[in-house]
Amino acid sequence: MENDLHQRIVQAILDVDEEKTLNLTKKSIEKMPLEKIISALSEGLRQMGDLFEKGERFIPELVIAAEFVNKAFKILEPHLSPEVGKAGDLRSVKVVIATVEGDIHDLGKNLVATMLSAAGFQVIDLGKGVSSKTIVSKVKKTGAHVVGLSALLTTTMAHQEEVINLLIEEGIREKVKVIIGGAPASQVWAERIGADVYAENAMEAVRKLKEIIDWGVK
Ligand code: B12
Repeated sequence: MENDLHQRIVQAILDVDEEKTLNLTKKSIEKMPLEKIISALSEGLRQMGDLFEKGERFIPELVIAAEFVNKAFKILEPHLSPEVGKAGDLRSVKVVIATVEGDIHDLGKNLVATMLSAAGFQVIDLGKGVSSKTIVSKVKKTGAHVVGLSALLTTTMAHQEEVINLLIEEGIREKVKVIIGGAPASQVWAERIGADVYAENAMEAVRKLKEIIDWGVK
């Protein structure tokens, strides 16, 4: 059943069929864990990206699909809190999050922001295409405990490193944990640029950031 629904969601996205995708999303809420629905929606977009690379899908189709997948995520939003296990005492942990400069991909970042909020973190979302300077100045101004950096392009992931370097220059690197993500990022990349945490998806970001309490950030 789950596999079937997963496949149908992926296919509906590949067919750029908004109505079907949204209906299947609603139908799936009762039938499978939210994490799996999110992963099916993400997989559909990922496969769209592969087809785009092969010249079998085009930017307008990608834009349309991204927009309705975002709507599907919004359908799931009200159901997220129980799943991520809301913890009341996380409100005092501030997370500044942004998609880095030159990068307009924000679906993944939005999802991470939504899940962190649902889990109880105080999230300050700076949006997409945000310069490293702006990110660091916001971290300073808000006294954020965590900064989350999203990059979807191999050409923009260097800005994740740039932010870390700027935090060092500003003398606040020790005060803030850096979590990175996005399709081209990896554990190896995180270690290379000196990020504290890499998370492959939004659920993992929540799980790993909950450890923040153990780090004594509060
Ligand atoms: C949708 C999409 C678009 C949409 C974006 C809409 C939007 N509002 O976001 C549009 C059509 C606008 C777009 C534009 C472009 N795109 Co595009 N796009 C995609 C696509 C198909 C899906 C991305 C997505 O939304 N996935 C769904 C979300 C939920 O998943 P996610 O982003 O990976 O996020 C999850 C994790 O990565 C992680 N995560 C993400 N961020 C963060 C942050 C933190 C802190 C943490 C912890 C975790 C985390 O958690 C998320 C949730 O689980 C990808 C394909 C792919 N393989 O990723 C290509 C892709 C990223 N795009 C690509 C390209 C080339 C472009 C363009 C340059 C195309 C062009 N010629 O104009 C432009 C770039 C414009 C720019 N300057 O940014 C390439 C990048 C190739 C590369 N090596 O760099 C890809 C890989 C497609 C491909 N295979 O060629 N794109």
